[in-house]
Amino acid sequence: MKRLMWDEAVKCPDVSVNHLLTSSCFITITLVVMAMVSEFLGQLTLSYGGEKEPKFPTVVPVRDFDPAKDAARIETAIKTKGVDEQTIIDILTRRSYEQRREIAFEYERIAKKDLITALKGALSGSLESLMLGLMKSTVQYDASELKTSMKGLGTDEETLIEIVCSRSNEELVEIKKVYKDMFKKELDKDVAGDTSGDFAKLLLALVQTKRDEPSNVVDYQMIDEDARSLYEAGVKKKGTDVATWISIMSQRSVPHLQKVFDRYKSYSPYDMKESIRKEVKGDLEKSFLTLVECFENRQLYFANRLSDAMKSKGAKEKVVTRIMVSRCEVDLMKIRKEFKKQHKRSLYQTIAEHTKGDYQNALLSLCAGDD
Ligand SMILES: [Ca+2]
Repeated sequence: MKRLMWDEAVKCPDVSVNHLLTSSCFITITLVVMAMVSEFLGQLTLSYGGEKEPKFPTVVPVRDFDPAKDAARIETAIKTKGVDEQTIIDILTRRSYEQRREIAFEYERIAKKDLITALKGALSGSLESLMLGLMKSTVQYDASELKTSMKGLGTDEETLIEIVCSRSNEELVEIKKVYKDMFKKELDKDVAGDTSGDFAKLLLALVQTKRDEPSNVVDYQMIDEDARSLYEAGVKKKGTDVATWISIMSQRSVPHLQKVFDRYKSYSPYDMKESIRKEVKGDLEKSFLTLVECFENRQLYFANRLSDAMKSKGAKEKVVTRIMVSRCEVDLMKIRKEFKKQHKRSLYQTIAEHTKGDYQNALLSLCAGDD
């Protein structure tokens, strides 16, 4: 097909010897050149490597977007006696973050007050935290969840582990930047101040974001050496050389580590996750397990965490909200697929079964479909 077009384009000038190229001939040549250029650029992108992870969102920009109309509808919903939560949910869970920002801007112009303050006054409980979460970008939301997990006296280790151990290197780099912008403090200093021992060392190593970029070349020798080092530092010896585990798991690329854990089985009688359970305990154990699960299949990790949180007594709404809000514009569509595959019920059905009221409606809307 392309060959034919090229032949035609080359033949064209013969037809119009003393004339300018006819417009159709000119267009043909232009198209051929454009096709060649785009093919060339395509190859460039392919061989460049290190490109951003593709996204699989459930929440995408709405077409025919009218921020002023949305803002006016929200203002009416807030002023309605008893608050019309459904309208607020329908609008804010079906717009992208950029669009929600435009709505907030228009809202302030129309209502002469800040949308976030207005939402705080109108909503409460889990629905309020979900909606306020949506008013932040994914990165701002992750940064503020981290901040909240370390605020005050105690530390919410569960949240800290979930975010630091599940985010990609690229995501962590962004989170660190935004964290500093928002709170005027370095994330690693806050983490160091709030944790201790090997647990602190592992989190700090991850926050330092020293992980290698995936490489096109598979280094079999290094895969073998890393697998043996992990075994010799743990299952093979009395006690555990945690520093070795930390350095390998915080610095190697994810595709490399996947091959390392596979190779690991030829040295150790237990796979990597069983070895972690045998060697370390508490928050350190949970952190290493989260890391390995995310290296293997990050979306499956989130799917399992959503399932556990919803099935636990008194549904852990904080965990459910955090995952739904932080992943809806990243990879929730893939999480839905993994959820259905693993649990034989869809995420949508599970939300419908384990949550209720306006909060449930908001979650179902973020989920954006049954599987
Ligand atoms: Ca050991």
